[in-house]
Amino acid sequence: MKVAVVGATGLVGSEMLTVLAERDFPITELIPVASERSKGKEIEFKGKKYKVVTPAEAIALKPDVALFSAGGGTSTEYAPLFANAGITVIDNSSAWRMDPSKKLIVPEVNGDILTATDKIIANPNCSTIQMVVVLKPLHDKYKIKRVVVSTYQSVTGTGVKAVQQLNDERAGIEGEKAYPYQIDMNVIPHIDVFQENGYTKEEMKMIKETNKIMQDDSIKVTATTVRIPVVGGHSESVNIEFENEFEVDELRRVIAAQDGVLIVDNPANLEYPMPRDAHGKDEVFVGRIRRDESQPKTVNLWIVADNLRKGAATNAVQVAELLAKKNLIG
Ligand code: A2P
Ligand code: 11C
Repeated sequence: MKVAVVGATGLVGSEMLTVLAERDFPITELIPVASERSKGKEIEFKGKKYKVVTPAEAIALKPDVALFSAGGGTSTEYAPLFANAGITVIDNSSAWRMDPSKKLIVPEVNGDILTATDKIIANPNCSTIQMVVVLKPLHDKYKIKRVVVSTYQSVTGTGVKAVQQLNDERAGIEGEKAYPYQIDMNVIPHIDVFQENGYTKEEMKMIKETNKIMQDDSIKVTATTVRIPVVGGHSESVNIEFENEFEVDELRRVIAAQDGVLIVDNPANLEYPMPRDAHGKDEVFVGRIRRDESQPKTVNLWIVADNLRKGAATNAVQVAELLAKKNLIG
């Protein structure tokens, strides 16, 4: 299969290359794509060197599938051009996620709805993905009424500039700022832009994307999204109220049975998920599983995942794998 990675020189794009190589995705030819600035630059993939091309050049090379992570503007402009040329696009930006004619896919949750007519497929926001993977089996079993989530998000979610800001601050160097405030030794309760309702765009993504992926608008979600000085992955405190009663041991088994989820929950040995441990891994880690004793039919969970992996690159590659398995590409 001919695979284009649009944004191959970026944080998520390079993680996509790593994941494609690790999972041995059947690639006959890789087409690394970036802006005019990077044209001709060499990218190494599985021991071979490939030259970076522009999006327009990539279309002419007719890949079977293109994984996009080059920002919303690039996706808005180029995804339709790729799709019109018969190339299936899996887009990691927020450009197409809430478009009713486009599917927003997490394979373990709603991969079954993909069909041959889906030419632009949206990859959800990282903090949404790691949460819905866990919500899905719980909703099927106990029916979720309401979710209250607070996030502790890695600076890698912002991109290279933010990682640099954190490193500069730690080294005492005055550099470019990705955030309006110092991030080292700090916590910033603000991710993406503020909306008229007082929530940030990141918070609204978690709400709307969850309803769309779970295909159930009756699930009430409220979110507070927070940036912390960490690089390994995103963490989330998630409080879930169910329609039906549950038993904690059974709920653990329901979570443990979900594909791609690992339970790390042994307080006696001080074992719980942490971004340091999730870094570079494809799984979603769940711990601190305990009944909310303040109200009935409610549980508290702590969910951690590498936002560049399951939150972005891994999920996109898994969508491509699913399309290949269903013979929808290649
Ligand atoms: P380039 O390196 O040439 O700027 P990040 O999210 O880590 O900042 O990376 C963004 C990615 O998107 C980079 O690979 C970047 O390429 C790519 N990109 C940005 N603008 C464009 C564009 N207009 N066309 C193609 N790729 C783009
Ligand atoms: C963050 N979740 O951590 C964001 C990054 O809609 O794909 C991903 C933004 C998006 O800042």
